[in-house]
Amino acid sequence: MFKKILVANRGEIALRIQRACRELGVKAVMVYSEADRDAKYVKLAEEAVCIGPAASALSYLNMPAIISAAEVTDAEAIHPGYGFLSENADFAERVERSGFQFIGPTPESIRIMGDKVSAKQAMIKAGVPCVPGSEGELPDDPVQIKRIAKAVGYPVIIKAAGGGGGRGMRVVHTEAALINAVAMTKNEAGAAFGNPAVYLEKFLQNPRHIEIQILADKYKNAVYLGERDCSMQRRHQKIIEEAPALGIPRKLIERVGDRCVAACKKIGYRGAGTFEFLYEDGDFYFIEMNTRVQVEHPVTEMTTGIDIVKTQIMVAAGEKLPFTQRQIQVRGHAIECRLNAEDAYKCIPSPGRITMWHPPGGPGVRVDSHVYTNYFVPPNYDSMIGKIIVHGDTREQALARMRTALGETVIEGINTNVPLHRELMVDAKFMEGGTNIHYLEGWLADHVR
Ligand code: MV4
Repeated sequence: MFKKILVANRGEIALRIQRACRELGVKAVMVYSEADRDAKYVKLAEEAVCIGPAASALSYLNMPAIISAAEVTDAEAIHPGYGFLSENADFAERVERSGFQFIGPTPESIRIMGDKVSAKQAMIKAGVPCVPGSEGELPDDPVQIKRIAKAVGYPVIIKAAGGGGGRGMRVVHTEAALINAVAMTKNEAGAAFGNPAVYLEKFLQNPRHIEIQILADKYKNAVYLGERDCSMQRRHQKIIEEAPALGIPRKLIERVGDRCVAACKKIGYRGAGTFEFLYEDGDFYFIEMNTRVQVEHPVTEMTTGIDIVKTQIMVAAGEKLPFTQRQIQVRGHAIECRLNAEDAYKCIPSPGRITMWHPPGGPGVRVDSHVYTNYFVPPNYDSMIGKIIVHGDTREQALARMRTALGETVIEGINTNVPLHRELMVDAKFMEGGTNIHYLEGWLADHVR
């Protein structure tokens, strides 16, 4: 095991990684920007290094500053968390070239998954079910483009190879609009990602967003830890996640999970990863793979009892996965509500000083947050200030626990989305379960006051 690792992130995930290090007996070096000087995990740390001013580009995205911090503190490995440099293949490469272990997959794996065309090709080859569409990048010839779209059937969606997470996409309903839409998407993709390549898929109108968590070691052992339903989102920002996903046959999840595991073994994937799928009319369609730990990993930790962050560190240190697929059991139901410093309904960021922070507690309640009373939420970063995660024997019990937890939660001084969560936990359709990716946006449109 490592003696010391550097945590190249901020906020609740920096604290989460620090806690995993403590449990493993590993020293954690925290890095921070000038805006995060007073962060709890910085105060709690045995060692912390300032890597630059508030702007992310000068601190949390500053590769030389982060690698220098690892050098001066004698860290052996770097955990990138999520966001920032976590899925940057060049960073992973520079970390390894500088003699540190990157806590994540190889730069090659990150690169393959970062290009959505090569990711999809790798998945098709590995037998993971994908959305029907162009085999690879769209050609330039308009006649061929029209032929592909016609064979797939309208509506279709044009996606940038360099996009992902909702960036660089365009839905096309008719052949008349196709060629112009392809040209516009290519232009935008070239400007935004430095890669004009696009591909085409059948557009699924009302899918759910279901993802499968995997863990893999350096010896081609891999397991899946069940699925998460992340359909409750607005503008590609998830706000509620849960596990397991209601109403999906277990046999189907097992089949898809096995395909994901096979794909990991085939490409030599290591570390934690998430296969994102759209689920519609009883079928799974792969869309993207995330090569990092995700915000919503705690719902899977609660239902499986497996510490995903600790396991990431263990496998990066060269340990074998400490469990087999047969030993993994999904128990009960978990729900996560993301707490954002924003106006509850209009979702406008609301940074500033938290004058009162009273988190909930009780059986089956977990709060992952770095904030405290008198903490100043800086305006420079993502508005998420923490997460409430509950576990229960059934979905009904988890919902009841979340209602109780949200009822106890007091956050004053800034606006938060706690009132929105309180309403959603008693919403008839959400309580019924199985809502699709458009549900929350429709709900918000009906509830603006
Ligand atoms: C799609 C789709 C419908 N059909 N692909 C958006 C984010 C990116 N990961 C892929 N996305 C979508 N891809 C096909 N073929 C609809 C979306 C989509 C979406 C997906 C997951 C979660 C939220 C979403 C919101 C709007 C659109």
